[in-house]
Amino acid sequence: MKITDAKVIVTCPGRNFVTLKIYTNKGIYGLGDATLNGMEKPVVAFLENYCIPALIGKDPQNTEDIWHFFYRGIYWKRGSVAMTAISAIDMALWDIKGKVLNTPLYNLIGGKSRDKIMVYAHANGVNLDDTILKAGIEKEKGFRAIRIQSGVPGIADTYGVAKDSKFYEPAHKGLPHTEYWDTAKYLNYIPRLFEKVRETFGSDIHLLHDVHHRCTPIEAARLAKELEPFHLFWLEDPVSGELQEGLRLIRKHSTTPIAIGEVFNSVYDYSTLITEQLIDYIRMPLSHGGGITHLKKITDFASVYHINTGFHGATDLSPVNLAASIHFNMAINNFGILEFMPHQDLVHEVFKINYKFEEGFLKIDDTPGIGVDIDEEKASKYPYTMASLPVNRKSDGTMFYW
Ligand code: CS2
Ligand code: MG
Repeated sequence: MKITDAKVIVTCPGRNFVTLKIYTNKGIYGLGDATLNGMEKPVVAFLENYCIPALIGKDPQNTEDIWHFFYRGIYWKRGSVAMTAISAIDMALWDIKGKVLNTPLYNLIGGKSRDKIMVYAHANGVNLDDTILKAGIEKEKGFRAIRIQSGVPGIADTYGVAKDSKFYEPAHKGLPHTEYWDTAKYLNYIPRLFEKVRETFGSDIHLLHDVHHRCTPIEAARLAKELEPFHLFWLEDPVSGELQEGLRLIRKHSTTPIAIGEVFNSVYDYSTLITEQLIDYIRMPLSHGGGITHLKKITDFASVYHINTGFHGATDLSPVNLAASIHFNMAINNFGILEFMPHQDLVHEVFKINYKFEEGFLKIDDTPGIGVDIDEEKASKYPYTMASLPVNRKSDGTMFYW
């Protein structure tokens, strides 16, 4: 079997998505998600100018060798752009493998360990009362786990919390805009917020919170410690994690579980965190972290250290990634939870999906491969629109480290 061609489809049904489509001489094609929010075009360029020409003629069934060809074979290793491209290639090849063997992806990586995947919703409110209201709406929809984010008193723009509170989209049209941050105000407010949320919803619901890398290790340790009474399911990205040793400080002070790594892209970002058991959940998604081939190795490694998955699943990851993530988490033993932010309806005009939400869980059908398809005619109706994630400054104007 041979790869005969591949192309990159860029579409913007409400937001940008990049999809890699790999063709074979057997009339079977595979799809991979190559979307990197705000950096779509660099991934397209890398795929078109380097990866696709190198793929032609290779046997698509050799997923292990092709993965190493692009990861280890390339002298200039890693980086989010290259790893997103490699992830898309790997995902598309596993899609092809499933279609060739006429079986859903989960069967290729261990079969079913469970029938459904527990997911968490987002509740983003402009202030405390609005956040409680939004959390109540998600609870009503049947979610058993809710991520609580809120505008912080005294901070004009809080990352990911829309002022008009319509839907979650941290990227804004055009070049990066600037947001301003004040850690002291944030740290004073968040424990009060969770106290109120627990008081309102009781102890049964799982609560999560994302710090978006905005604390230093000692600040994160304080936050994790002060949130302890409210029994979070996890505290996400309390620090950037680039300094892996920084997580030791948080662990020393608190039993709040920690999730990290939506911006990571290699097992080497995780090695200290895993072997020293400094975290509890792996956030790195299939579409940025090297695809199924790499994440299978990392999650098996993590499993030895009692660390579970909690993959990134914001709306800037496409339905192809979401479906692949459901298959993956159905199969592995150390599944924890999956992030689920439903895409806007327009997205489902372009992508035909094979999963559905039911009472707090996602279920997927047994279509061979990943099971999601793209309608290219519909995709062409929505041209790419430049959008960027914000940069962050302290209130005195200093660029903020995150
Ligand atoms: C967030 C993301 O879902 C999350 O946990 O951190 O929404 C993230 O900010 C975006 O995916 C960035 O593109
Ligand atoms: Mg996050």
